[in-house]
Amino acid sequence: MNKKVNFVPLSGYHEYPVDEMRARAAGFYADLLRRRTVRDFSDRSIPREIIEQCLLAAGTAPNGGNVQPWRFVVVSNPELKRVIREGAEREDHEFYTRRAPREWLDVLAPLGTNPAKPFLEKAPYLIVIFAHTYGVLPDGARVKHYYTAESVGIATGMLITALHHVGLACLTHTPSPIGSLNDIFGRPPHERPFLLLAVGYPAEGAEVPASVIEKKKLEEIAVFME
Ligand code: IYR
Repeated sequence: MNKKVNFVPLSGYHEYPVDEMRARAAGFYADLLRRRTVRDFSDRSIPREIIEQCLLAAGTAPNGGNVQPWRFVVVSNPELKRVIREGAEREDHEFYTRRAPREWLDVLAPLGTNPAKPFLEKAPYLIVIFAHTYGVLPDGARVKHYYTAESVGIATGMLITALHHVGLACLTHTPSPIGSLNDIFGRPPHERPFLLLAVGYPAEGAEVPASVIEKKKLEEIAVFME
């Protein structure tokens, strides 16, 4: 038998007049279109409470079974950042010189990426996002989690949007293999490193690749079945 669920009235929802919806939709799109992934950061500090608020925003993400299967490890410690940079550069040296197949390197060529990762030390914050592949009860028993990757992906997208909204830039970094991050942070085995975001102000005069400024047209990304 299901336990009885208590429901409360939906509160906090806003409907906007259609004209206002149009303006909001256009304004939000224009704002997100300005976002660029940045690799060239200033080392200017950011108040920690700004990061905290953005993480709280990310934590509102819809997720499977509302188990909220994420953990954000926020690194500003210079020594830890150095360890992360060294690990990432070691891995990416292997990637660029040995592991990556030709066609992958061809896709990366217009982005101008390479094994050097100075931004992992320069950016004031690195946010390492861990996904809980399963839950662990206080008595050590395992609880199954559902749609973990989808849930953590949604939360990460909301975090990137929140950071952009407050005027911060970030770089989405997916170290591979990323397993050593568990050792660095002493995270338990059920927390799987998902992605790392370097966060900060762009450096003065920061540049981004010109070739990837184009986003696909609506017809290329959406189909309407009317
Ligand atoms: N992880 C490597 C390679 C890399 C892979 C993808 I897919 C990118 O969009 C960018 C880089 C690196 O960080 O250089």
